[in-house]
Amino acid sequence: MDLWITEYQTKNQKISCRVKETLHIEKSKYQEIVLVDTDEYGRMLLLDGAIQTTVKDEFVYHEMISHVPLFTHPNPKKVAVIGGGDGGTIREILKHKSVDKAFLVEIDQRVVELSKSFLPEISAALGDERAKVCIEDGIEFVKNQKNEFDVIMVDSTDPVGPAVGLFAKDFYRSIHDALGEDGIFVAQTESPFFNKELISSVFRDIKSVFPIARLYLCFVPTYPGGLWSFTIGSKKYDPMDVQEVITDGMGCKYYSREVHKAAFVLPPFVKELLE
Ligand code: AG3
Repeated sequence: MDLWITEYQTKNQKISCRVKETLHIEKSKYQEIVLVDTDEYGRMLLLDGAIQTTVKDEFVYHEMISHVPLFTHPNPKKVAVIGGGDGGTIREILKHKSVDKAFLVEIDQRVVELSKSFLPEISAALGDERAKVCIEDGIEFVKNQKNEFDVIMVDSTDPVGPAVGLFAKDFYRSIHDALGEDGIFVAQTESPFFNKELISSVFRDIKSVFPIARLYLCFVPTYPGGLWSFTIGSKKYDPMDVQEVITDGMGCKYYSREVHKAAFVLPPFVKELLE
């Protein structure tokens, strides 16, 4: 049998992976959730047809969304992830000994449940006693917090469907207020090849809300274009000036002190999007 799964990354470009086994397909209250086992990337989670994470390449994204802000903050204790129901970001956060509480705020309970069943390598940390899973709308959650968090990470899907509000200026304002006086916020901000306008407008908005705004890059083979961006809004600490980075014993496969620094070096075509 020749079974393939395809994501339309744009109207004119697709990525396909050979499927070893179809594990689960369902329509939840919010989206279509698909789990397949692929020959090239191992188990893979798709939401509304978009590849979210695979066992083989998830480490890049999860290490980069979490360790960059967490090593920028000198003593992160209370952290929240908005979205990220697969648990990969929480797993990386909990590698930081300073963290005593990590909230996962995911709107779709089924993403959490299915990740627990089918992606144990990614989701296992959700069972840690320092992790608290809240099934609710991230926008509402953040609105109700004031001066509470050291770091907030927005681990969202693409800016369509349930995630649209997570790319809005009002949301960045509520995040600003939910953070402590030296808090840091990071959001996944899509592909510099295919989402140029989004990157520009998100950067502008974050810059208007936070004194420090920075964009950094990493490489994720299964995401559109491969090159992927994150944007940081910070009240006090500049992630480009990071000093202490000690990753001993954390088992990082992509993140390191050198990669942290290098990730902020932007090619001119990306820099241009921020002007
Ligand atoms: N969230 C970002 C996925 C975006 C990928 N887009 C796409 N394939 N079109 C990843 C969630 C991992 N915790």
